[in-house]
Amino acid sequence: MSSSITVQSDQVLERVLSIEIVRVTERAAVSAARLRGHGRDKASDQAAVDAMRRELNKLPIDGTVVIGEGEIDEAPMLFIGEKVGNKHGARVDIAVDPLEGTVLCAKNMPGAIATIAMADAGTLLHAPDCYMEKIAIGPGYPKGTIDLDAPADENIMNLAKAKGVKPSEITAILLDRPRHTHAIELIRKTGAAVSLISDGDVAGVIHCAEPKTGIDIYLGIGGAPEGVLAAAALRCIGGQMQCRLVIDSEELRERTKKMGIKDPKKKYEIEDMVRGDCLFAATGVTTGAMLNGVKFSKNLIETETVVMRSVTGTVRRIVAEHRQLDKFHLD
Ligand code: VTB
Repeated sequence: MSSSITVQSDQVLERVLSIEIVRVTERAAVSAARLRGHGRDKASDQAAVDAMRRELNKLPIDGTVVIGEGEIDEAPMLFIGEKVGNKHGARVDIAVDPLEGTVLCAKNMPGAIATIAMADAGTLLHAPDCYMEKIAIGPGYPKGTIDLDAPADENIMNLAKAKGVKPSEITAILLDRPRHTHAIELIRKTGAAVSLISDGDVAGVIHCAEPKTGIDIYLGIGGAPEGVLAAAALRCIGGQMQCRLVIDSEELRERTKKMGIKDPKKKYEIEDMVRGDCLFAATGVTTGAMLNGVKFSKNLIETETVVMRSVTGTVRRIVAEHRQLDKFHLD
């Protein structure tokens, strides 16, 4: 062989997939964006699901959806356990949220995205569709700077110390929910700023690792599926995150057990939720702090996608101009 570069075939596939998955989120985002501001959250979600499934099935993978639209009886498509891909390729676990922020899209508010994570089979946490306690910060802090079990104010103080700033120079992001009233009070007492979001905590967590957002820490309870997706992103770009499932009923306890989770009270670190290398991608549906939304103009659709790869820590931002509009099923 004359070439001095030897790349294993599975690595080639993984590198190719890191571009291929962009198409998956692009198509889902465009389909959802057609219904932006129409007040029809279910319809926009369905449009994103259909498009994402269609594109996933074209990929050279033998994939299993482990985080999806719910269980088979409640979700006809992209349900947990559904097989996707053309079967001629690597066995992978897939986590999807075809439209993260359905209400944001329905109301045409900032921050709706189409998102996916992919990893070797058996390496993503199979989390039920329940709530999850979460805490996250960006990269560059000593391990142990945050602790899910410490009160919110203590976490702010420790983070401020690690960052070398006053607590008043810290900004925390939380979902705007009554369940966070106490945590918000504690955070504000330290002097820190609180940034409240109505939905979309995958992006909320990722903001902690994006200095331009000015967000330092994510705290609170959000969806478990969104927690695994956010963990995949942080696995690529660095940061710390701790999570715990909120199992608050016997029915959920049973379901969790069936999904193979032995200890429902386990405090998960990123490496427990995403046990190997992964890919993460998100395309903006409506414009937000992380991504521009889909732009429609005459004979042209523009999308912005961020795609991350944990093997190398590469983050690509892909602004695409789509001209073959028939590919987007313009019916
Ligand atoms: C979050 C957020 C989602 O659900 O996970 C949240 O990221 C949690 O559930 O966009 P509640 O809305 O019940 O608080 C969403 O807001 C919607 O899926």
